[in-house]
Amino acid sequence: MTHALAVPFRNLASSILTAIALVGEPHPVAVTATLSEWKVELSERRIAPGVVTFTVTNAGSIPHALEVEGEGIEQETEVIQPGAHATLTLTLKPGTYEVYCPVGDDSHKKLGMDTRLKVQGGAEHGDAMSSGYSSTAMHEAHAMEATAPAIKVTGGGPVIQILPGPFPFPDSAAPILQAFGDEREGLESQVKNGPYSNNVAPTSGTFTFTAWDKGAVRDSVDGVAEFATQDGARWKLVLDRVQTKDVPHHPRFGGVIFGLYYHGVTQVHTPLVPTINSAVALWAFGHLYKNGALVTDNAMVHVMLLSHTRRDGDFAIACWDCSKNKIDELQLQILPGPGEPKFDAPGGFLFVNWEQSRSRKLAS
Ligand SMILES: [Cu+2]
Repeated sequence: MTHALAVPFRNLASSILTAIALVGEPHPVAVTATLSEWKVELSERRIAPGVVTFTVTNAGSIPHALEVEGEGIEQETEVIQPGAHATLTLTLKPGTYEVYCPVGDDSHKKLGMDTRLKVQGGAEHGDAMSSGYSSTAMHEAHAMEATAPAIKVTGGGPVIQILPGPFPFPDSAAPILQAFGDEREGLESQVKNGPYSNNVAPTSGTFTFTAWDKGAVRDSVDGVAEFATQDGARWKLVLDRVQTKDVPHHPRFGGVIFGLYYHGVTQVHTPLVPTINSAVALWAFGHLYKNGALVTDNAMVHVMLLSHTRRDGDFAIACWDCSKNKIDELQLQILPGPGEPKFDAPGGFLFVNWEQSRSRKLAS
């Protein structure tokens, strides 16, 4: 009788011992990663060393992927379509790892899809961290690592005003536009008559600015453009402050971004601009004057110093993929502020290029 009772009791005792042993030993860690425009959110910010499985969900509206880099490791998932999942299992030793989206020659990373994971003994679990606007300290740390947080750009060469007209590569842009959801309709109207056209007029003017890239906050701009338009009007723009409000396909992360590969095929910003690399891209508000009179204090300004898109002579757009060209084209686009009337200019906007411009990185 006593024997029959003792056997199950012994089994129970040994399974309790097994359970205790498991708690004390390293065990596979599970980390959930959520990708979206433009952040990487991890379920854990610190984990124990050993085997870790990342379960990655693309909760965004364009394709993304996840890469883990550090301590000699550089591993990534395949590209994950919107709504799809992937897993990545790695053995991580103690250290700090960068976890980011590698899509688009690091453009997604520069737009904020970048966070860190600490691997160490005595991990704290359930300590979620987002790479979005909430982790500005990390992005500021990144900016500090960069060789130079400021750039000074001076417009030069032929100055042209770009007038409304058809986009020269509608067939290349069409499949990219499909992915733009709600924004698609507004953009499609620009295919036939938009700001990125071959319809240009020679003009004259000057534009010099300085831009500071300090992360998700504290970016800054300073500069003045003065130019004439085709109708003889004299315009002056004084840059005031950065714009930081993102919309899914039009991130403005911090307002100033250095070294961004975007437009065209990238699904980052409108494809009604060729695929380009930019030394600096910025979104800002400015004070706009026409013939000395204030037009608005809220002009919406987009500036980029980009890889050359237009050929000499007639200044037609010469390439759909212009990303490998020399970065010397300075583009200034000015739109009315939210709710304000269109400008008294063709198409209601101002768009001026300085075709042979130069830039200099500043130490501070
Ligand atoms: Cu991405």
